[in-house]
Amino acid sequence: MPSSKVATCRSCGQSGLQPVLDLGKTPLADRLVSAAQLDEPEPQYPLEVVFCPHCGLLQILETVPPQVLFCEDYPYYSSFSDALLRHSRANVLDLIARRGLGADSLAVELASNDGYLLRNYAEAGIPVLGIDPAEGPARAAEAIGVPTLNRFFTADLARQLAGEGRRADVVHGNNVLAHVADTNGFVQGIATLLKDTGVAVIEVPYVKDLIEHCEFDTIYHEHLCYFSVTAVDHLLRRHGLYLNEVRRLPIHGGSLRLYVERIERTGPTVRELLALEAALGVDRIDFYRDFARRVERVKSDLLALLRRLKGDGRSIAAYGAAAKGATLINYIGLGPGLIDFVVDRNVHKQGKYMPGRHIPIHGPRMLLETQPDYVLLLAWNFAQEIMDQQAEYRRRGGRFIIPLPEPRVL
Ligand code: JHZ
Repeated sequence: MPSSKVATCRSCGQSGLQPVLDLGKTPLADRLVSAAQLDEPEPQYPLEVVFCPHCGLLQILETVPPQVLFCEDYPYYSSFSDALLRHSRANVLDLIARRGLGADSLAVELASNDGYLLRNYAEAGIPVLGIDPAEGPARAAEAIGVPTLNRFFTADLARQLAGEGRRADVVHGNNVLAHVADTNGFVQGIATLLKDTGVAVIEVPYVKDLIEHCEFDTIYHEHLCYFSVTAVDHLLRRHGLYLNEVRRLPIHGGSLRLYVERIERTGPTVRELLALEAALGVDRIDFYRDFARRVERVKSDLLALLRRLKGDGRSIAAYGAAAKGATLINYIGLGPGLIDFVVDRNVHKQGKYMPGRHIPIHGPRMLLETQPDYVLLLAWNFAQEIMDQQAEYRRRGGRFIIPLPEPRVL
């Protein structure tokens, strides 16, 4: 299925997109390679980042069809991070209390994955509906008692659910708004699905953190948009939705949690972040100008560090067969000659190979079995959780390398 390129902004539809960064052609970040596929040609797609000067949205040009990205063999299961599970549970408990949700309410999650979030509502006796196109995670959700529609969420599906009287008190959308090719249709769907008094609680990686911490590896074909408060505010208003409250969260290298309603009552948290973005110029191209140079710097520094260690006879492995890890190893050019293997506790990833560079993926026990001298932390966003868990590897002298915002050995 061929990819396509946008010529106008994914949100406001205007032309004049300005170039920010070109990561070259990369394979799909979550398309792990099986042993049988190792000799087959691997599809690669351009990864160019551009900025819309009209609505302030950073975005990529290429659209890979969602059926290619998310359906068959999608290996991402949310439940493999304890920190993410705690984060999601706290979010749900807070909403149940604040909004007085109960047995008459309905909580819907778009991209509900393996039910990692909705299970908390179900346990509290609150009706839930998950919607997710990826078969494996949707089946896992059903198995733990989270009813899940195994399909894409669209404006049509929202109309159908609303027509059946299934409008929601809470609509969750965590790390999905940026993934959807029909950005406006998706937001229109949320507006349709929400009860008049309902709230949409949406989490997106924050573009300000991405740029400031040089998190270029979070750029891959699944992530079409990189939101600021300014840009998302424009998008929501177009569909009669209002951003009334926003929280900054440390998860995934820095995210925004957006509280969105059909009634406008802009709170101080929104006003403050809009003012901060205006002061920093997050809504102007200048903010993005030296990003490409900083990304190249990480590339040359990390490559130099790893080559030096290898030249000194050290062995190097990596932790986290994360999508972001695929961008990093492919852009920087890290293959099996430098990195012996990658470990990941997601059993659906073990036994496969990293996209493009074909580094084998094993379970984390491989670290203690072979005790490599260094471990490059590809899942740096879970650094604390992973380093705590790998206390024994570290006690035996093993060391972690954090790649961003500049390479560091811990
Ligand atoms: P992780 C995913 O990106 C996919 P990825 C997606 N595109 C998205 O938008 C972002 O999340 C937000 C493993 N791990 O979650 C699990 C351990 O092995 O940072 C994962 O494979 N042991 C939808 O893939 C990987 O690391 C552990 O202790 O970049 C982390 O990937 C922990 C904590 C994780 O996201």
